[in-house]
Amino acid sequence: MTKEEIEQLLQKIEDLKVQKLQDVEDIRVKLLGKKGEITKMFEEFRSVLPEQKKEFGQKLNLLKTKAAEKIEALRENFENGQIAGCSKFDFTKPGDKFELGTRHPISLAREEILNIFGKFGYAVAEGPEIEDDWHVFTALNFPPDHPARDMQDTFFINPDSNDPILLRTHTSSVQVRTMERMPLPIRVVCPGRVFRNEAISARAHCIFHQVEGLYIDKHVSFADLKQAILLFVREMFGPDTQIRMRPSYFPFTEPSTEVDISCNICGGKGCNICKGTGWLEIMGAGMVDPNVLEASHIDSTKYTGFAFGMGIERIAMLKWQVNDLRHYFENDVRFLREFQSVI
Ligand code: 2NM
Repeated sequence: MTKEEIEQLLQKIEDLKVQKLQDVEDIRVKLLGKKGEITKMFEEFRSVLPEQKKEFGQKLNLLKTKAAEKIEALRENFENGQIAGCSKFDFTKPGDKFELGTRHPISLAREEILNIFGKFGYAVAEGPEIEDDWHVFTALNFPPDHPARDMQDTFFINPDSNDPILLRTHTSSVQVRTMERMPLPIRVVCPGRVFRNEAISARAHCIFHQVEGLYIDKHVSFADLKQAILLFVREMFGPDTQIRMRPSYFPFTEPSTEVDISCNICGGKGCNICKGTGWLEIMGAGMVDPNVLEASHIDSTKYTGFAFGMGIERIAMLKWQVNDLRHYFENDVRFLREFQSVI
């Protein structure tokens, strides 16, 4: 052991750099462990000549103190995460998973419906939820005393006014706006929220979602309506789906029909979903009443059209066998997660 060796080691210690915490411990063992370099020097110190003992002793003590300080400093750096690329955090550990949200089933059903009609050449139109009497009732051939205009069915924003403002009860109001503005022919689907003053139950809600469709051109017939609906339901519910039409009444269509599909659970044999009938009601439809065309300045002697309307919640209930409409509004994550795989 020479003085130079001690000084060289001291210099080496001062310049030490490490990559990871384990390196600090390795250095400690290498320098100060039982067989460490410094420990060995202390052993050699016994054979140092007596007249050199003072000088060597001071140098060795300094070396040992500096080494211990350096090791402590390196360790602290790790614990504070101060060395670039190094920290007390283990970046090789798998990260915390963060949960992906899921699309709401009503959004999924809405998108699927619009995509199907998109393939048939229908454009999408949206319009205001707050409407006037004209677009929701009058232009749609509702007589002035029609019960739907009653406060019991419709949410009025200004109940005492002669110029009523209200929450739309169907998206047909958007179709009126389309007829008023767009050139013919018209082929459009209108999705959106609608509002009805109803008691909330497993089958009804005061806010729900609709898609209504409208096709106006020369020579549009009831046969075209039937075919459009048949193609739609087979895309939506499967290629074996059958349809059935029952006569019905709406102010805006004549003739009007209620459309049923064969039960997609029992294949039409009868089960508790279809209440043993083999059929499920899915939408209303009909030929647009000439009065409705004329109200939007469309010549009803030249043009005809069909229209249909469906509740998205109902379509989604039938598609995914959900037995209570309220699930769609409660946003219970256990319900919403069921649709993770549908995305
Ligand atoms: C339905 C059923 C039947 C419909 C009619 C119109 C319009 F604006 F053309 F007159 N839009 N939607 C319609 C027809 C809606 O929903 C059950």
